[in-house]
Amino acid sequence: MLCISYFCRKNSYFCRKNYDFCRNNKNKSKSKSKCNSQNKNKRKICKQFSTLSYSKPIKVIDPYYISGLTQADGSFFCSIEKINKKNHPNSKGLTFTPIFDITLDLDSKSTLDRIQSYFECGKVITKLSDNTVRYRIINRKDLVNIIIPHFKTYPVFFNKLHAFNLFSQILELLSPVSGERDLKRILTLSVSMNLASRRTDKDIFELSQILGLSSNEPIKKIPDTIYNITSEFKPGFLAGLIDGDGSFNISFPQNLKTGKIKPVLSLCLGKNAATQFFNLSKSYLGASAVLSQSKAIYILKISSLDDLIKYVIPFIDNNPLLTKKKDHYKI
Ligand SMILES: [Ca+2]
Repeated sequence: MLCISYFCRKNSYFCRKNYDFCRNNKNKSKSKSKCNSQNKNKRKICKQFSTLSYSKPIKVIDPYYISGLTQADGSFFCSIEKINKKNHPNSKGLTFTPIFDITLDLDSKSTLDRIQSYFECGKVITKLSDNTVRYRIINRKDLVNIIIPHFKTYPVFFNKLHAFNLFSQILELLSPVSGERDLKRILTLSVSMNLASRRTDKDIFELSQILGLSSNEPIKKIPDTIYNITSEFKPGFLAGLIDGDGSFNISFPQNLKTGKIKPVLSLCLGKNAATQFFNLSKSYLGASAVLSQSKAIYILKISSLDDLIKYVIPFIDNNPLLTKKKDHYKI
């Protein structure tokens, strides 16, 4: 049994590699057809073997999970750097670099490694100074060809969707075919992506001055007007969200003799998203969930043991967590 499943894994790995090889050779039409037919056969073999040996196929990361994790811990932003016009006579004084990033605690590095191998691009960077690890994609081709299509198919919501929409527009404006770059528009989009950013109006004015824009027409931020969910809220997305912003705790009563020790699942939700995410999550995690608010933070909590057993545990079993939180869950 072990032997077959090992072979199958090997074989499917081979298949995938072979498939990539075909992809890379897309333009060479001769090899393409040959490769495709070869590949089809190999995939057939893989399938036959995997049904024989594995009850579940080789676990690939759920793309909705990546979007859920991005909703919690990812960001789309555009870094703006000032450059010296003397050294770069052709430049307008600013460079714009769109970046996609997911930052997690250092102990969840393997999650980002898996996402990197899923997308087959980007870098995982460890930052020991603040105990974090980040997955970053800066290469514009990868952003355009891999990241944009991913989030169009498996969308994020609310403020993250707002940032994503502006992010895609910036990439379009930066593409070489769009001729003379509309830098005012790119700057406007860049400063509107993350409205909670620390950049002040004064900073934005200074940037527009560098581009030589008229001070009579100041940059106006594009407001975030996404108040509703317009695409499906999938369980994989919720699992990613829990992995990013959720936690499993044991709450101890004040009086240990009379009170009960309770396991609790909590999930932090953004202000705009709170009510709708809360209602949708209840359909997966049980009706006993409550939403509490303290200042700008909204927290979904489930402490009913019945619901934890009936809904939460089966849910997490079917939609596994990948970060260090899976260990907290197991406890
Ligand atoms: Ca988080």
